[in-house]
Amino acid sequence: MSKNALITGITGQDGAYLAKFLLDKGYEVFGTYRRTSTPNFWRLQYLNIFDKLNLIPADLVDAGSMLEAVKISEPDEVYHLAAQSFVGASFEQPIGTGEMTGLGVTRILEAIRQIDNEIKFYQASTSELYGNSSNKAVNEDNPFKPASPYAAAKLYGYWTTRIYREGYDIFACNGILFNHESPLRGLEFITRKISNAVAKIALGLETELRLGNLEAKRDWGYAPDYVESMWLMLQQKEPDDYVIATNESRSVRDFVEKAFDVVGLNWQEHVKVDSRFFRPLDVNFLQGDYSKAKKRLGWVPKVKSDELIILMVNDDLDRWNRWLKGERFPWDAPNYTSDAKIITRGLKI
Ligand code: NAP
Ligand code: G4F
Repeated sequence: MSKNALITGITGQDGAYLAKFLLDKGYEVFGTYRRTSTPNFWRLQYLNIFDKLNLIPADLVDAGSMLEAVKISEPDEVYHLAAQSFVGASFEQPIGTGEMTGLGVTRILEAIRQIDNEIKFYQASTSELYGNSSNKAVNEDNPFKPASPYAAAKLYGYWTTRIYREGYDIFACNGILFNHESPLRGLEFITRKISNAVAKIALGLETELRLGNLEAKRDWGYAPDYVESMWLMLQQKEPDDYVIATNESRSVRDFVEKAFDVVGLNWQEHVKVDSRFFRPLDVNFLQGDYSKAKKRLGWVPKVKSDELIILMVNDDLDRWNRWLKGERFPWDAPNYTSDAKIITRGLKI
């Protein structure tokens, strides 16, 4: 008997990779997406899995729709990835971020508690929880010190997950994931903003790249490696919380330099620092010690940041080269007419 998995936020970077990973493992995969004026299924199309999924419309702020998603999918495992995930935007929309990224966790956990507390639950926690608490690698025992409305909302989600684990005996895990990137990363995040701009500058489609804080350091891994850890957490005997990282950190400045190196250009001739991209508060340094995940889950990162930078720049170069030849990207004009199974209130339409 194959297992059912429900992924909230299946249209995002991690949701798409996780869906592919679970399909390859033989799962029946259900995913929630929210209503938007323009459909946003390009990542699922890019990975060629759009027509293999069961899609359920649900919004994090609508408790009834989250409850319905759990009812419809009858999941063995829920991967809660949906969130307002952009730290910068959380300063502009702090209340919405609290509603979605924070309270959204309670809505899905309440649905599980009410429907079937045997359902296993994964919460997408984050290295942003640590804020500026340390300038060394941190593990599961280090204290949290959130430095953005996003991180504060995730802190609420982290503790809600633990409360439902301890209070209601739900198999609920926090994956404390450090930054992870890929060619499917949203364009506003720094790594993809850089790889996309480098490709366009190399092909003469753009001349400059405007960035904010170049001194911030991050522990950057590869998203497909990281989604495997989510699954591994839910296959253990006992629920627990795990740091997932590469234990290497590099600055934004260094990332930019290496990315321009891939196309043989000097970054200083193209990058301009622009105050618009600075945040009221930023996290200066993040590096994760993933020893516990290595020991208990047998998980290690396969792709480190040097390889990640090359892979991302080359992927964007390929996209823009195809664009120059007249091809149009699915993410410019998503194809909504394929065979995706959209389920609403139990009815397939
Ligand atoms: P992402 O690409 O931004 O995807 C977020 C997903 O949440 C999208 O499917 C988005 O839908 C959905 N969503 C947003 N608001 C919603 C709402 N009101 N109702 C329903 N769905 C909503 O993020 P990601 O990089 O895949 O990250 C997945 C999760 O891991 C997030 O919770 C993030 O905070 C967390 N995380 C990410 C990282 C990282 O480095 N990537 C590290 C640690 C933790 P749309 O497609 O319609 O926008
Ligand atoms: O790519 P970022 O926007 O990622 P950030 O803030 O680290 O958050 C990401 O990783 C978290 C895990 O640690 C996730 F929880 C979260 O959901 C998200 O996926 O920014 C990285 C750094 C920051 O210090 C930022 O200030 O890059 C700096 N930066 C400098 N210039 C910029 C820019 N960031 C963006 N997005 N755009 C800039 O122009």
